[in-house]
Amino acid sequence: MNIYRYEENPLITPKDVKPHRDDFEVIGAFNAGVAKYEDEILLILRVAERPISTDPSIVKAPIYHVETDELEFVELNRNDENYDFSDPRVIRNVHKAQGFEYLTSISYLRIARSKDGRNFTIDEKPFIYPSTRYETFGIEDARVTKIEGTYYIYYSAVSPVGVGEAMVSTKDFVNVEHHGVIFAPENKDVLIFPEKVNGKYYALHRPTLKSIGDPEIWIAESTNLLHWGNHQHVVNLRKDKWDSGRIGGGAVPFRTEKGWLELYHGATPDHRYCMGAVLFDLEDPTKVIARSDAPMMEPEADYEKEGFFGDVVFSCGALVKGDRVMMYYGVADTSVACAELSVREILECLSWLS
Ligand code: MAN
Repeated sequence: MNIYRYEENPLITPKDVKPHRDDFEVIGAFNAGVAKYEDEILLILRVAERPISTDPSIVKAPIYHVETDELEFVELNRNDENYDFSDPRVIRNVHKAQGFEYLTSISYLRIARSKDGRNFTIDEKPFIYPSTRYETFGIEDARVTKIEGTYYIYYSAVSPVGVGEAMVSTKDFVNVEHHGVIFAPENKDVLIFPEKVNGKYYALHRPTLKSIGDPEIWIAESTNLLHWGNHQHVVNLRKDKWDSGRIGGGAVPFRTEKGWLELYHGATPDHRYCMGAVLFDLEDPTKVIARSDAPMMEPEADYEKEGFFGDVVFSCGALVKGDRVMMYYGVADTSVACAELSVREILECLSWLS
């Protein structure tokens, strides 16, 4: 498959983004949702920031405080044996069997704008900032689906009670309506289809299971985009393959003549994230009809292999123009890049399920 990575990659890096306060540093500008608004391409960036620490033995975990509408910091000592700091993204409590206690940064959403899809100007101020008790550890990995003039923006809402999916909507990227949590924890990687099929909205989602089962892709339906039901399990992990550890939806699914094409991410148990494709039936999106055996795209460029959390390509949105897919993707949990692929070539490399 021909993958054309833009010469300008990475298009946006943390140093292009001004921290939203003077005592913070930006460590990531990545995993962006994509929208076309008027004559511009908007990236809804996940910006991750952390308090600048002057003492290398102290880690400051930022937490949004709902009552005061301010950030507070929990200070932890790297030598504290109760905590495990080995994963740069999270701080684990060694006495807990699973999960994390704190994040090392707080994420919010900020808009980057472009006329040509390659050169972006980043807004001065955050666009969506944590504001509820379900967002106290931050908001991450936005996706955008435009339906009849309204942009639905949904993202991971992270707090001590779990990671769920919250949604807002806007018509102009200025006035925003909040709709609350649409998928309860633990759930991530929600992707709402851009049109109704047989009178219903569909959304892919990815529950993360704790007792039995794996992090795999499900589909749900709705009549109002807020209440989702009739959940069905649709895409599974594949043992010993590139998508054996975890999978989740990536870009918003788009219509092709052969089916709804979804560019999804798959990772190995040791967290190497690649992109692949899965095709859903046009008339019945609960039916998977084809899937890529090999990854469509793997971390190969230096900016994909090295960074805050290396070996990650992770798309949250793409633009499609005829046969061309402009896939925006986060690299190494650090920056944003773009690659162009051909719809025809993606479809040709899929294995059809009988
Ligand atoms: C995982 C990663 C991180 C993210 C946390 C919380 O550890 O996806 O990037 O911050 O989950 O969502």
